[in-house]
Amino acid sequence: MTAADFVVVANRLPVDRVEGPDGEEVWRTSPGGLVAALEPMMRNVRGAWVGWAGQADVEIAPFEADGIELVPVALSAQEVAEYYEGFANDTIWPLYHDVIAPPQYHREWWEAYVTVNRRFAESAAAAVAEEGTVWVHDYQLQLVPQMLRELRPDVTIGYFHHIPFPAHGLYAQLPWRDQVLRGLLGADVIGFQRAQDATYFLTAVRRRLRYEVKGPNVSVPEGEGTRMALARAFPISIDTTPYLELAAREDVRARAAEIRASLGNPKRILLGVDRLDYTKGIRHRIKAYGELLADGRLNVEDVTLVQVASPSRERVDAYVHLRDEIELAVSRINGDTDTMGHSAIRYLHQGYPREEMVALYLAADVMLVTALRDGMNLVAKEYVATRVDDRGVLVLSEFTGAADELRQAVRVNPHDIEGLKDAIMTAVEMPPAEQGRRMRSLRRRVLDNDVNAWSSSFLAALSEVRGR
Ligand code: GDG
Repeated sequence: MTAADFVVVANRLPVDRVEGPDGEEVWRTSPGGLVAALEPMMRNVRGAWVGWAGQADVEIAPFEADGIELVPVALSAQEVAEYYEGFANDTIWPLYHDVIAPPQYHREWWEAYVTVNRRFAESAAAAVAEEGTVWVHDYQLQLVPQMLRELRPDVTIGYFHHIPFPAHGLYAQLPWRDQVLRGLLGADVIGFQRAQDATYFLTAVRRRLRYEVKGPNVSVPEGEGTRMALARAFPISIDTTPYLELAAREDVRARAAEIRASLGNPKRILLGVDRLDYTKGIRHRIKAYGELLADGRLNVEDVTLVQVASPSRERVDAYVHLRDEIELAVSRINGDTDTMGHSAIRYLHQGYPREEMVALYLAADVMLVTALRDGMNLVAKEYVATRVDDRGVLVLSEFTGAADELRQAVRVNPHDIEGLKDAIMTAVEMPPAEQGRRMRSLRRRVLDNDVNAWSSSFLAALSEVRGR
């Protein structure tokens, strides 16, 4: 393995192990936005990606896929349970999403988090060339920047946080709050989704560590002196190209028409697309919609809500309960309101290929994004990107990062069920001219600020900070 000039470190490698044509196991690149954003650059320089391959208890040697060196980090089944499902997804995830679900604090989970973060840092340290750059991603790896800096002070380190950072009053609950702040401050640039997240982080740094903070700059003590770290917002976006291409494809457009027909050609199709997660406000959305049907403001013959809830974190208790709650609510509403020909909610606990997702976006008159807290919410941006005819309405929670940018959406506070009902009615009844005016502005925003703009601005800030 040759040393890489640019190394991405993320919990997961951008590949999945799947069955090949002859029944053998092969690697398939997973089509995430992050890979799409970084791929061109990783081909131009010597690039490597450090991450877990998604299977416990297997040691896999580094290998190359599509011109990128992939460096698997091995995790035992117990580490998956304690570091990933435990500390990352049952401590940090609920705490950072404003304790929508109660965070669990367990010392052995924290210990596993430290151990696994060190393993990722060591792996990155071994992969990166002299004076190279390492870009660490997300809340599973908050200690990696500092651990890596100790191992390799010559390296430029960036960190991007994909989820919210909580207000200090909540953050202060974390028993290891100071260690996590120090871990993050090992980076030269710490990127957040929203200006508010960066502000909360800087407040925590000032109040807990008492480091000097001026605007977005932190003076981090190092040796005898200090080093500057920059913390600010870099709102992530999508790779718009595949969405535009799919939205223009005849077969995808035909599939959208077929979806409408198979739902009985209702006057309005409402759509929700989420990982089945308690942060996404799926219950609130279903409650509001169910009440609109019960109140007679919507008629089941005229509307259908399609809810794709892709399976997620099925071994974490909070997710098991959530699934039960949602499925009970859906079947109650359907049981109370369906007719032989029309269903109120078409609920799909399944994952779909991207072609089908785009066909759904094209079929939907109204997109419902009602997250209670969400770092960005890429689904909102994907919907907008595919609406090539400038029709359709986005209902968007103000608690998403996307709400900072997508100002022409119908904004909602999902906790306010009456307000949410009114917002759904506004969307369902919006005249075409008004839809067009809003959608044109939303589309300009998303097409001008795509994922390439995001990664370029982050990397530009990184080289600037390192150069000063
Ligand atoms: C985290 C933060 C932040 C979903 N179901 C299927 C499917 N998806 C795709 C969507 C979208 C992605 O998954 C979900 O991204 P989101 O941004 O909506 O949400 P999280 O998964 O929670 O992501 C979030 C993001 O990181 C990036 O920084 O925006 O706030 O929580 O792309 O389309 N894709 C396919 N089939 C499915 O069934 N193909």
